[in-house]
Amino acid sequence: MNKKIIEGRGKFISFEGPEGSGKTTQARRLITRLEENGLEVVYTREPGGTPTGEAIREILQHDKTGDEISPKAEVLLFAASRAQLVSHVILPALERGAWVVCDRFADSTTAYQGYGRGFEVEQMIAINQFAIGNAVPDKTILLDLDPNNGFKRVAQRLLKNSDTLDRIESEARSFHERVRNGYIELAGKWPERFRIIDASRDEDTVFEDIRRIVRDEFGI
Ligand code: T5A
Repeated sequence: MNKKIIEGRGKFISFEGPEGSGKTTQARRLITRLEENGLEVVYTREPGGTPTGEAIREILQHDKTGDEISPKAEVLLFAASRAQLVSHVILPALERGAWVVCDRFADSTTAYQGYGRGFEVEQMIAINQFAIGNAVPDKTILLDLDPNNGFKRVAQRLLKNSDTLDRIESEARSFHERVRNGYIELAGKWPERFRIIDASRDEDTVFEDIRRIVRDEFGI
């Protein structure tokens, strides 16, 4: 299919939300829809999305060295992965007019390391700004879900793949509650950018809301 290249900068959509809220599932559905409309779409995820970022992801999630990652090092590793992703993938894509769909982005650090771990929120926002410059998403879709519900979904997925919870997933339920509430606060801080979706409903219903948002915002 011929890729339709839009004049000027492409559009940047990020998916955010607690564990198991359906970000990957919905991001993939959105990409299919955008591609059906002839758009070039770059899908990426955080942490990761570049060889350096994927190496950082491995350290952050599985910490196989046995060298416990300090909370400050954790913040900076996420930021390093993000800076690499912005410079090597996101900005080049946007500059050539492609759309970028990112499975987690800077708001994850504010939610998890800020609200979750307890670092000062404004400090997390400043670190994010340093890492991303002007690569701010045009729209952030927040899939809001009670962590108890999210972890039931994650448990089913782990069972299917014979996998186990990673380092951050294993944090206490109260941590994940703070993350969820933090996201809601962030959505209130940037109402133009954020759209909150009730992710407790079935996949098709959630996707209908996402389709409507993209149609209303971008005419696609
Ligand atoms: N992190 C990340 C930070 O602490 N700081 C940061 O700055 C960044 C970037 C990333 C971890 O790193 C942390 C957050 C995370 O702990 P990850 O593996 O990328 O790790 O974790 P998640 O992004 O949370 O991925 P998950 O797979 O857990 O969640 P998703 O992507 O939201 O959910 P998805 O789509 O994979 O779906 C999960 C399961 O639910 C089913 C799916 O089929 C799947 O089995 N499902 C539904 N079931 C019922 N109803 C629906 N509507 C459903 N939608 C999906």
